[in-house]
Amino acid sequence: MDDINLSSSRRAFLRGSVALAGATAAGGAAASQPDPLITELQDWASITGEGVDETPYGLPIEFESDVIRRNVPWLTADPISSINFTPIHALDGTITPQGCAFERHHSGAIELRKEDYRLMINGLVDTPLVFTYEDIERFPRENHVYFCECAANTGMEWAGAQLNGVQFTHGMIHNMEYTGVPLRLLLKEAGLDRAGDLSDKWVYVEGADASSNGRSIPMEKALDDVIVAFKANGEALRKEHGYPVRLVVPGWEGNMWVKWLRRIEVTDMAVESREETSKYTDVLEDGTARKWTWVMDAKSVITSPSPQSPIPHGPGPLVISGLAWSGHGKITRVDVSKDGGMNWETARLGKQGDSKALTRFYLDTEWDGEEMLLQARAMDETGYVQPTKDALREVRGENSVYHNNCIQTWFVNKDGEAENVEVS
Ligand SMILES: Nc1nc2c(c(=O)[nH]1)N[C@H]1C(S)=C(S)[C@@H](COP(=O)(O)O)O[C@H]1N2
Ligand SMILES: [Mo]
Repeated sequence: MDDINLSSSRRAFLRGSVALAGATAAGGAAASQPDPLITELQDWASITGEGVDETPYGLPIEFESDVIRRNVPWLTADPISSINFTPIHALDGTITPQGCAFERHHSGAIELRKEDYRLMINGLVDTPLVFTYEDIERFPRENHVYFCECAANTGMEWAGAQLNGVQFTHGMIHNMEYTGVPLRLLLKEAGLDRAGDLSDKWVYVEGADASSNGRSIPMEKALDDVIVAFKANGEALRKEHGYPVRLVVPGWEGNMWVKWLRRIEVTDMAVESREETSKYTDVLEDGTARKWTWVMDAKSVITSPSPQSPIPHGPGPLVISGLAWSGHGKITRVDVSKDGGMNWETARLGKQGDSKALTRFYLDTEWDGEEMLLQARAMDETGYVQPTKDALREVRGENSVYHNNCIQTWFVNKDGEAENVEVS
């Protein structure tokens, strides 16, 4: 290895780790005993591997077969109208591969060919239009990375620590690079003169599946950053994420990201559909409900260590890592506490956060081998600070399901095993 690019402190660290005879350090163990993996010829070096014709479309290697979506069978009566969870404890960086990105369906994932795809724009437009898939591809397109979080993410945790794994407490989220056409361009193609003053107009968006999952979106948002997307992470959307076309509504709750997008109606009022009245509203302590709670507030969680990702080593260098996001814009800072929120250290952001996208954070620290109460706390560019669970319950009560963005606590024991707990 060419060490010209190593900083002097990193070089000193590597020298130091070699000097520690027999001891383990993050730089690797000193070679005190012969290791057959080093000294003996291995199969993989003495026979040839698979040819390039074996795997036309690659899947993860078999050793990673536990990095999969999982569901919680008791959560819903039927897997057709259900949810599974992204294995965020096992991923790094920020992009979620489509193959393990959570799915949420109200009437199952449908199979819709591009040839059979139609998108209608009607209502208060100058010319109602129907687009084919190929028509949509002829508009100028953009690429943006955005997170999609179901408003019910962390919804089982309101009354107390419930599910023992970050996949289950926080895995109703994914983050992809979308390619698509700004909705604004399609609406302008249909013409908005007939709608008159746009400030009080809405669009009603629905999908081609049996549930239709209709939602009302204020025109201001529709004309801002909403995308009619047909690619994710460079390839076609997977069936379960809305192939061939879905709506991307940056920063807003996942329910509005209509899959298998079929129709957009320009209206002069909200439709008040099932998905925005009986569901996706927040019942408060006094029995009234918050509604139009579209934006996903800033949130963060430590993905490792966590219950499904225990610390695999003893005291010494430890990388604490997690994810932060905000529907209001960029994440500006993430703090980590090892003592349940009494003392905080500022984490390092993997890279400067994209707006309305996942941001990876790391705290490169020393573990003394003692118990920890790990927490992360996100801040976004509006100055908003992620609240504690008690602070959130204070204003929302415990009847809510949606929009739980509170600080999560993991108890880590001396063996490095982690558990979902609450501190107050
Ligand atoms: N047509 C349609 N769109 C839909 C849904 C649906 O059931 N049907 N589920 C919604 C919900 S509740 C969420 S959280 C997101 C989930 O998107 P995903 O399945 O790609 O993760 O899609 C939304 N769009
Ligand atoms: Mo959702």
